[in-house]
Parts: sequence; C-alpha cells; structure tokens
Amino acid sequence: MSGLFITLEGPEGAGKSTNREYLAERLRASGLDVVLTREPGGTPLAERIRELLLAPSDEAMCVDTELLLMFAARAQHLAQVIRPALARGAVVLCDRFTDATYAYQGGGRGLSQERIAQLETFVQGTLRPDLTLVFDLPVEIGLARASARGRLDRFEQEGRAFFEAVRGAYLARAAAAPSRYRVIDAAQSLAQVQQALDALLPELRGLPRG
Ligand code: Z5A
Repeated sequence: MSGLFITLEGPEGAGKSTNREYLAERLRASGLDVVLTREPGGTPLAERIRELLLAPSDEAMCVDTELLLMFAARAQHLAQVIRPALARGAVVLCDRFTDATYAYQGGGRGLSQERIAQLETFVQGTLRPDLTLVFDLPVEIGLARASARGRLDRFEQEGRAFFEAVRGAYLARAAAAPSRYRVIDAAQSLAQVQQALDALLPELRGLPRG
C-alpha cells in the first residue's frame, strides 16, 4: 500500500465533522488525492448498518451485537473504499475508525480490549491508521454542542459517565502511543482549532507513504 491513512477521533460534539472538510480541502490544495469518508458507514451497505446502530429502538441492542455490527460495517468499508484508495496512493481521511471502537465499546460499554483487538486483527489484518487526530474537549461542552443539534441518536442518549469513559479511553490510547496520535484542544474556538490543523499540515504532507 502506498497511500496515507489518517483518522479523526474524539468524543461527542468535538468538531470532527466540522473540521474534516476543512482538512480535506487543505490537503487537496497541496495536490493530494484525498478520499473523505466516515465510520460507521462509507459505502451504501455500511451506511445501512450505521442506521441500525444509531437508531433508538425499543429493543435494547446487546453490546456484542453493537461490536460485531461496527466491525461488519468496517469490513465492507475497508474492502470497498479504504484499501482500494490506499492502494492507488490516496490520502484517506476517515471520520472515526477502530479507535472509536476501543473508546465507545471498550471504554463506554466495558468490553475488553482483548476482545476488540481480536476482531481488529480479523477484519484489518495489519492495517492501522498512520496518524490519528484526537479532537478532545470536556464532556459537558461536547454534549451541549451535540444537544443543540436537536434529536439525539442512540449513543447520544447515554449519560455523562459513559462519555467521560469514552474521553478517558481516547486520551489513554493517545498517551500510550504518542507517535501515532496528535491531540487537538477542541474546546477552543473554531478558528483556533483550524489554526492547530494548519500547524499540522506540513507534517501530514511529509508523512512517509506505505
Ligand atoms: N461509534 C462507536 O460507538 N464505535 C465505532 O467503532 C464507531 C462509531 C466508528 C456515530 O459517530 C456514533 O458511532 C458515535 C460513536 C459511535 N456516537 N456518538 N456519540 P459520528 O462521528 O457520526 O457521530 P458523532 O460522534 O455524534 O459526531 P458528532 O457529534 O457530530 O461530533 P463531531 O462531528 O465531532 O462534531 P460536529 O458535528 O462537527 O460539531 C458539533 C456542533 O458543534 C456543531 O453544531 C458545530 O457547529 C459545533 N462546533 C464544532 N466545533 C466547534 C468549536 N470549535 N466551537 C464551537 N462550536 C463548534
């Protein structure tokens, strides 16, 4: 593979969706072939799995079902979008990936890291992101931003303790492997967050491919 795989992560309302287009445009302006995508989703079938995962339902979803659906969507996304784009040398910019599984299904739902790691290897083989940007902010700010958008999805209906665990899991992963993660203070104004992204651009453009 000769492309570059960059993922955007962070808790609720951190600004990933707001900033992913900005980052994609800045990288495209450098002449790079950028594929902007997201998880769960990124293909028609994976987007249908996303709908199952996000829709509030009277039937509680088992945590193992949730975990397997995340990886089912990921398998489809990898086969249809991510691996072909990396093979042709593109930069893949993905809004959430397996770090979200460790944070939400691991930190939030309490599933073991070992269980998640087994599925990660089964579905991804050795493929891991080259770089992960963690948009970090206090839970109460993220929840206020998300709730201002209106109707809450199945995850957004969780309580504060769930989101504190999610945030803690992201920060622990970033601290454990600092060469792969860059933590961005997402509580700042949008202009300041975008300045921080601009400061990362030389590094992103210069990352080794493959
Ligand atoms: N999930 C999982 O459990 N396991 C997995 O493996 C994966 C996902 C892959 C869907 O993800 C859910 O799937 C997610 C985790 C779970 N559930 N949750 N929660 P998603 O990424 O599609 O949905 P999301 O996390 O709910 O995204 P989000 O809330 O939309 O967050 P965001 O994209 O980071 O935020 P945003 O939409 O860009 O911004 C939110 C609002 O804040 C918006 O009105 C902006 O205008 C505003 N904003 C953004 N930045 C700023 C700044 N700097 N200042 C002020 N206001 C701002």
